Amino acid sequence: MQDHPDQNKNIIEDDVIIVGLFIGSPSMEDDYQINELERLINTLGGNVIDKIIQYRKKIDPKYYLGKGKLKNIYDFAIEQKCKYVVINNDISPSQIKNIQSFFKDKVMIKDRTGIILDIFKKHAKTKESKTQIKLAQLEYLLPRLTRQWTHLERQMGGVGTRGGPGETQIEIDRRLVRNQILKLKKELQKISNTRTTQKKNRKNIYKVSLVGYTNAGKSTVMRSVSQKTAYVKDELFATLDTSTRRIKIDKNNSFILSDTVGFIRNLPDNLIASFRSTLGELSDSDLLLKIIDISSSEYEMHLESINTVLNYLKIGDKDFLIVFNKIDILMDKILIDKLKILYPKAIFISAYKKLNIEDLSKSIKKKITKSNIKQKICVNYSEGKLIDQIYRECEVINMKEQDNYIEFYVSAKENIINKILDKIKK
Ligand SMILES: Nc1nc2c(ncn2[C@@H]2O[C@H](COP(=O)(O)OP(=O)(O)OP(=O)(O)O)[C@@H](O)[C@H]2O)c(=O)[nH]1
Ligand SMILES: [Mg+2]
Repeated sequence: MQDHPDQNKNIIEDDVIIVGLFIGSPSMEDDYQINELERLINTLGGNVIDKIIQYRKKIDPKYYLGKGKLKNIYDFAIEQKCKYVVINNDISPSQIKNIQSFFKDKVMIKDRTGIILDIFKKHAKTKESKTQIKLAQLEYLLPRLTRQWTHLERQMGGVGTRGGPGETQIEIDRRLVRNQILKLKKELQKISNTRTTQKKNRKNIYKVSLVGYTNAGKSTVMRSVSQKTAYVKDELFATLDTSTRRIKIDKNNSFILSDTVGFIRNLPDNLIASFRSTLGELSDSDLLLKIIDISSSEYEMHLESINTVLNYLKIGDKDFLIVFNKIDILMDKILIDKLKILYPKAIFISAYKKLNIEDLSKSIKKKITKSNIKQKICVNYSEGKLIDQIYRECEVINMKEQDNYIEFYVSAKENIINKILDKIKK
């Protein structure tokens, strides 16, 4: 008997048939959705041999698709010796189980969330992202457990696999998965505590985070702004782990720039929840750069998806700048003029060709300066260390030498100024 399809093999390096089901009448958006799914499958190393699209008035409660259609798909897959069928939407756990039993063990069915989880698993590099993805996968698996899914015992090394009185195999499996979920949550909490300590150490500096749809060019922006390497690849969800660089704009202004995991429409909720600690970096930011691929016909939907995730994370009201990227490959140059009217504060760049990166730095600097407060500070000549600190951490706008003290007029983050004022009081 075949195990659950989502557990057998996580990377599809095989032929795949895409099945797209849409309710109502066709729209342009459908093609985009199917092409996006194909790119997700390519990222896993899969090769799409056909895309079967079906329009229905409503979904079939048992099989999602019509039974006749399902039979055709199955026959076609067998004829083509194709082992995977991927559906464009997320289907309910019971539908996935019903289709799987219809397909017997010859063809595997996966849905879009299953594919996204597989990509995350493939790209996770650090202990934190690996743990986050394991958690998301188990949460996805829990309602989909079937009776035949018994190799869990082997995976868990036989620990706690003996059922209590009257406990069936499926109940044992569910219990094991739930225990594992709890364990992973605890592990993540520990990692997140370390992150909080690191955050405290960076309290005094202005923090900027890159957010955007996957493949928008966030890591490329990171690379061109910091002029250091960042992992850039023409793959979906190339970056999963937050990376951080300190960037100096000029003598008095520097900031921390963080690259984060990309978003996608209908990003599975349990995935966002698992990545909450990584994404927590965002809530700690002073400014978000929303990176949008202007060359994509779906840039509006990308912007919407970003806002949906930010609202979900309850940080929809954070200060932000919209950055339209990839202007070098934009065919319709008139679009820039149109967008300038819609988004007067937006910046138009090519991270790859390093076009208008200066504008981006200037806009960030403006934000930093605006967030700073201005303050008069008087310091005795004898306070050499404090005078050093003022020059190091503040922008000195004006300085007057008096008989016994120096009068500074400075601009800096409020907490830096408070720290200096506290020292003067002492
Ligand atoms: N032509 C062009 N290509 C770009 C530009 N910026 C990024 N790219 C390309 O777009 C692809 C994705 O870039 P990344 O920087 O990895 O995108 P990302 O937003 O970090 O993607 P994820 O980490 O997967 O979410 C790569 O092939 C880049 O070379 C640009 O300004 N112009
Ligand atoms: Mg990236």
